[in-house]
Amino acid sequence: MYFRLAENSKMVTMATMKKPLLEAVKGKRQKRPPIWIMRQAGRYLPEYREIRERAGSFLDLCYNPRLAAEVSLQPLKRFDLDGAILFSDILVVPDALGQRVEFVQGDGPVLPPIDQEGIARLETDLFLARLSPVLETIALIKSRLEADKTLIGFCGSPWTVATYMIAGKGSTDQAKARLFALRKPALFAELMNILVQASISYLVAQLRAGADVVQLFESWALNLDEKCFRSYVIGPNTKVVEGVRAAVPDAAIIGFPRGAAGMLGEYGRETGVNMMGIDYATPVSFAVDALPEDMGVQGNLDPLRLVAGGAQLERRVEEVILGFSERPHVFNLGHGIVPETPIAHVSSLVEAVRGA
Ligand code: 1CP
Repeated sequence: MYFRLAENSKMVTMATMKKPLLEAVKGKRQKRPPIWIMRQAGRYLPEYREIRERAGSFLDLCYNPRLAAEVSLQPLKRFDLDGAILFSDILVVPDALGQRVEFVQGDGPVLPPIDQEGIARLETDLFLARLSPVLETIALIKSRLEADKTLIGFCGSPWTVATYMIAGKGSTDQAKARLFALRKPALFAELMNILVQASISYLVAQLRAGADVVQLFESWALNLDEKCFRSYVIGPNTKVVEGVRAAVPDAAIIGFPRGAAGMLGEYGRETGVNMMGIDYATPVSFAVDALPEDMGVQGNLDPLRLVAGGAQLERRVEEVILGFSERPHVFNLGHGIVPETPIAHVSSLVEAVRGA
């Protein structure tokens, strides 16, 4: 009997325990900002590199639920973080649509550049079934995650994913995709529409599998004029948010339009995301002035400050926390952690934010 009671009370605690990161995303200011780190599962960790070697190709790792869950949880074993991010990649979306992706060591992702026939051939009906291992990974992570930790799912935003599908690889100026969109607007709209629908069904499936929060990575929101930004970034992200909320009304969504610059406020006001990811080139005071008063923010430490470490890191962490202290804030970098980051610096960062 006693045992049963203890079990029950444990279950109650588990069910009612608050997740500070999720609470912050939903708009509740926390005493100190919860913290996670973009790309926290990855190459700066020796235990990641070890599993990566064993797994075969990078995509083999993404589609292996046991190993992908292990890698997702690795950073939480080392650091006192508030959340785990699903280990996967934004490019599983084209891969699952049938535009097969390869990750070439040292060279990044490579895909056959898409054209009119390629768009017509995309296999939307097989899409979600092909991503079932990723959904299984989410369920596995969730079953192993402590009750006060937040599980973050994600996908690339349609424009960012389209830049890779059109160019067949990454680029610094996205010129191929920008020209494609300007020269062939109808075809481009067709591709974007497929990506909007795929993103909605993928994110809804992630939330149903156990993700507490999802982030839209618009890593290539830069290099766009205001008209293009509205049409490729704000429009499609708004549709994704609306589509997800139609199925999961209280979905907690972070938007991260990297390089939005002067368009940040418009993105924040119009897309319906709960929280804005702020890149490190955006001044803290600019973000505060540009965004609606009660809107939460995530960011925005320069990842190279974390590589350099020392007093400048401590000072900047304080400045960022102070600058965002009037609104819900999730501490994070302003872009992904880089592989050369010393692990000791990550520990110092987490301690500094915990002590804030
Ligand atoms: O061999 C390896 O280990 C490959 C390195 C790697 C890793 C660890 C790639 C290739 N992707 C990932 C994992 C990954 N990618 C995660 C989960 C891990 C975590 O966050 O902890 C996430 C969320 C991503 C997201 C991602 N992939 C983005 C958006 C975020 C960002 O950094 O801007 C982008 C643009 C990609 C594409 C991609 N995947 C990998 C590389 C090298 C790239 C970038 C290529 C380019 O620069 O264009």
